[in-house]
Amino acid sequence: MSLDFDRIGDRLGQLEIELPSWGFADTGTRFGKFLQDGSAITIEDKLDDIAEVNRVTGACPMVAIHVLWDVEDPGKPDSLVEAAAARGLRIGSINPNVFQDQCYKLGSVSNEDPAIRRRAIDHLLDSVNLGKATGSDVLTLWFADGTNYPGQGSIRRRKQWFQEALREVHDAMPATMTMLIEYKPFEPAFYHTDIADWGMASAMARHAGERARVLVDTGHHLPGQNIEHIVAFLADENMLGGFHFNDSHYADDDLTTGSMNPYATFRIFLEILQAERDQGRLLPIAWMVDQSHNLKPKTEAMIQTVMTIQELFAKAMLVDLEALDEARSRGNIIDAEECLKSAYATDVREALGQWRAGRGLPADPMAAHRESGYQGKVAADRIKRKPSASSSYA
Ligand code: AFD
Ligand code: MN
Ligand code: MN
Repeated sequence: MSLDFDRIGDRLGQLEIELPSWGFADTGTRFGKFLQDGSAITIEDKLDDIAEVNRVTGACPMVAIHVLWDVEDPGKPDSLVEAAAARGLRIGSINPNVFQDQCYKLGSVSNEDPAIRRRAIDHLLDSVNLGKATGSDVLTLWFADGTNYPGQGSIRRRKQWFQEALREVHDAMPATMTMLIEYKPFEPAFYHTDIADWGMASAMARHAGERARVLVDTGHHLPGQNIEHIVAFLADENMLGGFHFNDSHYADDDLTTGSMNPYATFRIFLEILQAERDQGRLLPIAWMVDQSHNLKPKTEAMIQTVMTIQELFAKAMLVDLEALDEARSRGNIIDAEECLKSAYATDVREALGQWRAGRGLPADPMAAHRESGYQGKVAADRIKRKPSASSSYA
């Protein structure tokens, strides 16, 4: 397989991968939180870590922020933009939080209590204003709303409350902002989730307005689901707004992208590339990571993630789309499949390293990060500011 890396490199250079602030702080599962000495504490720490990933990869200038976790008061954004710019970063998507306050126990915008529905909508409107202040053009909406037992809630009434809320928030957005509606089949709700799949998210987007689209979180599917089919369908409907990339083995495991099913991620990228060829444009989608690293060192996990996304995207670009179409026209399944398999089997790591070096970047971002001593330095500072993981043996 000849590596036409000029074409691949140009396209890779346009691939800006937005990193989540929450991927650098201590996280856990419902069974407990494992502290890491070097994990980020403040938003400044998170920006430092993302700047480090961007330094060694050159691919991550955007930061997804989680309102309430990153901004004291969404109504009065502090110097977030300046803090990001000082590190060569921009604020990307705004992620409201209507899932952790006690009042949302029985739902946020779908709560039976109109006062709670209003409180949730007001937070979403504050988040729109925060986005205006930070110059963000993406509002990412994920709702934990759902029920745990049959009979607990009226599914149709909740749907209508969602539609009213999303329309109000959509119409409050500036013309430059897009609303991305994220679906998830279950968790934390275990009987029904109000926005459970791509079809419901598409319907909600249509009700909300012209600038609403669907966000595909790759971990938000029931086992065995064909995600690239959903991606292709949404792209063809002009309803694909973007991704939260991660990987999963069972459910919303938030594992690092490509760690479990790299061939599935490769096939998602291939559907995007075919849609871009057929539509004659780069799809206007947000390429975002949404992972939480309970065991892997967080900054290393994100560098590994970016390198993996670049590798799988480069492999997908190696697929000869003309040969693929020709094999399909002949009904030759094996020839068509081999177009994918031979590209996927190609080792692109050396070519990627040369491409990075040609752009003044480290050929091996992970090695460059480890050689820099960055993690040891920040851990020494952060341990002083929080309970330390290593002291857990004390
Ligand atoms: C959780 C949710 C969803 C959301 C993310 C950030 O499952 O993926 O996008 O938190 O709020 O992972
Ligand atoms: Mn997500
Ligand atoms: Mn998730």
